[in-house]
Amino acid sequence: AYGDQEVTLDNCDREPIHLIGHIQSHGVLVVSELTTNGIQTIDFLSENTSQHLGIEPGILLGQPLDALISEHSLEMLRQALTSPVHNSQTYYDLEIHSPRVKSVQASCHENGGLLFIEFQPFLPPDFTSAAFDVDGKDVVAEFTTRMLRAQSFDDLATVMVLFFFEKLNYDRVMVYKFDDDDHGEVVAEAKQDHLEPFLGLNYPASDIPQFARYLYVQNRCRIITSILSEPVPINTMLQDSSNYQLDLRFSNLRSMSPIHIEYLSNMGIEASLTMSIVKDNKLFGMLIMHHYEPRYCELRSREVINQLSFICSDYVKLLDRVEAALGTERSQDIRNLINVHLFDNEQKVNYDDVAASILHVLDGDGIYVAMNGEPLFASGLLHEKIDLITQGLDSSRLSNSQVFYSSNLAKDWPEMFAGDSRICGLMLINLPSDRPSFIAVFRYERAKLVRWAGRKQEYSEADDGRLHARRSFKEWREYTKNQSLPWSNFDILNAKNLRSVFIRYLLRMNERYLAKLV
Ligand code: BLA
Repeated sequence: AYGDQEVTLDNCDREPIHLIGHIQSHGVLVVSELTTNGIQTIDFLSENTSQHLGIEPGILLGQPLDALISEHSLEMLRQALTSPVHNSQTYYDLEIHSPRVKSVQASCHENGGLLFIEFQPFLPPDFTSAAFDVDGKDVVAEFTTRMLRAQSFDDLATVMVLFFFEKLNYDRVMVYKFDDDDHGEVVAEAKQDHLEPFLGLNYPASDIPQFARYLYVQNRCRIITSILSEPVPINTMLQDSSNYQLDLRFSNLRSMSPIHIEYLSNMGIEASLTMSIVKDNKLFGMLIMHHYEPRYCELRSREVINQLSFICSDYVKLLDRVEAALGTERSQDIRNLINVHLFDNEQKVNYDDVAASILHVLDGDGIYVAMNGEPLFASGLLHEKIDLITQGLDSSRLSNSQVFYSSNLAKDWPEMFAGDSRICGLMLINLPSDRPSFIAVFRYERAKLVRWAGRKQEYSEADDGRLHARRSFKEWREYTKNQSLPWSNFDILNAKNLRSVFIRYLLRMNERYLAKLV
């Protein structure tokens, strides 16, 4: 689809989906260069104008914009474009000059010195139109009221799927959440009863390439009206047009990548609507709606969904802060407790209590603490690992970091994993001292069941040798091997707090030692 370049798993992440050169057939795209003299002409035009407007594209190309769009509407668009509330999904009613239609809903945006105007919808009669049935503002208020009750991301995801399933009537509504390794899991779902559930299923990272994720941060709501509708080419009379690739990244009509269309086809889906959930400028999750028949969602609803994307994304961030605040509080309680153990009964510290508290806090299975090269206390059967840690601290790998952690030693530190391979996770808190001083907390393996939709990394290479989307989404179960529970942000925060307590303790011990010498 993009000249000679073939799509493979390697270059998938860079597939230039914004340069696809085609739009979906339910709309008409009109693009005009922004000129300084105020005269604008139709420089690019989708090929489907005869069908929708009753005018040959050849007649319109190169004509002034006001041959098609009324002067009054153009003036309105010009003003709208400078408004702070305008975005590429704001809808406008435009008056147009055509034998077929006199007015049409449209969206518009500027990108790369070009003005994009997108007329929609022009739909076959059997395309159902889904829309919020109330005024946009009420929908936002209603959603927000429900959202504010959510105390966690899972709650929020549930609020989202129920709300959208109720309002837009797609056959299936899911929240899909990405993991740190970019694979994703369906964490909430509402669907028609007869459909089999996707809830809890995992999909590999390559199902949504990195570049697509990047674009979805900018363009928050997308639809596919029917995967069966033929993509419409875009024509231009501009010179050098063969080298000119129109950037459709903000277009609402852009055709989707053929491999994704094939993917949906293999899933048996005909139409979709997706909304981005963004955190820290990165795609964090998605609301995915599927329909098994053609389905269009009105522009004025998508304008609202675009807004809800920002609201949900902000709320995700807020939930994080709330959780972090609670975590900080808990972590301080624990620090106080360990402080009491270590400093309040200085003559005789009960190290068993200290070990038990730390293991409890960090959810560990074993601990070893060394101060100035000497063991201070330990619990669990982990001593054969200690020499390795001491060597590790001498090496540059660990000496510069305050804490090192891994929940997959087999991968991150194979020597450490060898031997007693029950130990899969390590949190190593490095204390500043001339001789090895550290707190090592170990975790045993914790097998986790991951349910994949189709075997991981199984792509069908058909006879043509080209890469195809997966054909099978049949559930495939995998138990993670050689991994402990992952270390959470709280674990890391707790580890850093423990570190400061133990630095104080180390200083105290050193003071004592010096005092004895004099
Ligand atoms: C896009 N792939 C996507 C999108 C989703 C998925 C949601 C975004 C589509 C949109 O925003 O409208 C994947 N869809 C899923 C998943 C579920 C689902 C996981 O419903 C789970 C229920 N796809 C492949 C392979 C490649 C690939 C092997 O399977 C490439 C090597 C590519 N996926 C691909 C591309 C896009 C995509 C290129 C971008 C489509 C576009 O925006 O043009």
